[in-house]
Amino acid sequence: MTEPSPKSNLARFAEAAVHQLEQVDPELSAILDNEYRRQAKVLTMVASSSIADPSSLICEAMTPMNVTAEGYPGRRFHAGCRHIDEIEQLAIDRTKAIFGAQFANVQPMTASSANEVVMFSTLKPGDTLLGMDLDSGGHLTHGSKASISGQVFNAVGYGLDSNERLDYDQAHALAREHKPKLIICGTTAYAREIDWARFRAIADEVGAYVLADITHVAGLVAAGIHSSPIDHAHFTTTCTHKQLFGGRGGLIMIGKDHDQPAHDEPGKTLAQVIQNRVFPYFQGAPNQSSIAAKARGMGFVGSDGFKAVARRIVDLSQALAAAFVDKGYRVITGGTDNHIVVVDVMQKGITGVNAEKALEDCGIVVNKNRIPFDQKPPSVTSGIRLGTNGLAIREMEPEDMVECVEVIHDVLSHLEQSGEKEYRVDAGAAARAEAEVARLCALRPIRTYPPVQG
Ligand code: DSN
Repeated sequence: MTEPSPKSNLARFAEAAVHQLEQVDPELSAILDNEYRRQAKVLTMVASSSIADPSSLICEAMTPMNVTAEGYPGRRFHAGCRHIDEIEQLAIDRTKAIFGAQFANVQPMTASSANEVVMFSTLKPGDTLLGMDLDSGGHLTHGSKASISGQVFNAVGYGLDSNERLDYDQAHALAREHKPKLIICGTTAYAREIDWARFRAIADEVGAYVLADITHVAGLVAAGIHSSPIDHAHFTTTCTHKQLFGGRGGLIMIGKDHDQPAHDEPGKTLAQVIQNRVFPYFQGAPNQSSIAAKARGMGFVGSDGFKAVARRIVDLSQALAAAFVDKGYRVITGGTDNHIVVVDVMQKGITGVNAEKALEDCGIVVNKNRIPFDQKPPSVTSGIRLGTNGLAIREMEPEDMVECVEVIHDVLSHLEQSGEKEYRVDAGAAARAEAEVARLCALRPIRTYPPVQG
C-alpha cells in the first residue's frame, strides 16, 4: 500500500480556512455554498462570464491578499514583497508570451479601469475619442454618456451598417470629421471578427491612438482563432475573468509601439506613461491574490489543452446560432464568429427581460440585451445575448446546443407576457425545461469540480 502523500501547507490552509468559515460564519458560508451549487446546476450562458478552474479560484483566496505592495516588481514602496514580486513577474511574463506583447501591466483591478488608464494616458478632459456605441455592441467605457468616458471626454460613436455589421466606413468618416485623439475598438455584444488593421489605418490617417479592448475575445485571440490586435493597436486591454479563465481583474498590453515616444509627455515612452498612470495615478497597492490568479489563468491559456477549449467555444456558439435559425429565430448578423449569439426575441413578441427571467427560472442563465436599432430601453430590451465560454468548460458538444435551443424554444413558446416585465410560463414547459437542464448538467459536469451533494 502506498502512503498518502502529506498535505502541503496550502492544502491544509485551504481546508482549515473553509472549516473555520463554516464555524464562525454559518450564515455567509451557507450563501456561498448555495452559490457553489447553483453554478453546478445551471447552464451558464452569460457571454461575459465563464467558469474559472479551481486552481485559479484558490489563488484569489491566498495570502498575497495580506501584502501591501505599491510599485512594481523590484521597485516596491513596501518590504515583504520577495514572493509577491515573483508572482507579479510570472503573470507579466506569461501574459507577454501568450499574446506576443512587449509590455504588460497586470495591476488594473478591472478592464474598465484599464480602459480609464489608457484614456487618461492619451486624452485630456474635453478631448475627443471615437468608440463604438453601446447600443451597437460597444461598452460603457467606450464613450457612453453613462460612464466617465462619455462625461469627461467628447465621445463620438460609430455603429453598425444596414447589415448589422460594424460600419468601418462610418468610423472612418467620423474620424476624419472629428479628429479624435483616441479610437477605441472592441465590443461586448457583436458576434463578428474585428478588423484591427483597418482601425489602425484610420487612426494613422488622423493622428489618433488605437485602444483595442479584447475583453470578450481574449481567449480566442490567445488561441489564434481571432486575429490579434497587439501590433495593430497602440494599447490592448482585457479583463482576465471571461475568456482567460483567470483572476477577476484587468490588464494592459502594448506590442510593437511600446517604446514609441508619447505624444503629450516629452521624454516618456507609451509603456512608461501606462506604468505611471496605473500606479500611482489611479491605484495604490494592487490585489496581489488576483494577480496570482491572473498568473494561473495565463498558465491555463498557455497550456497545450487551451486551443481545444477555444475551438470548442466557437464550435458551440456556431451550433447554437444555427439551431436558433432552424427554429425560426432572428439571430443578429445571422450567425457568429466568436462565443456570442444575439437573438431577437421581440420578433416572437417577447421582451428581452421576460425571456431572461423565464429562462433563469428554468436554469438557463442568459442576459437581456439591446439589439441593433432597438426601440426598447436597456432595462427591457428586444433581445437576449448568449455565450458559450461556460459550456465549453463543461465539454459540451455541438449536438447539445440543439438540445439547449429546444429547451429555450419550449420555454419561450409557453411564455405568456402580460406586460414588458410581467410574464408567466406554463408549468408543464417549466418542468420539462428544468428536467432537461438537470440532465445536461449531469451529463456534462463542470469537470474539475467535485460532484455536488444535495
Ligand atoms: N461588459 C459587460 C458585459 O459584456 O456583460 C460586463 O463585463
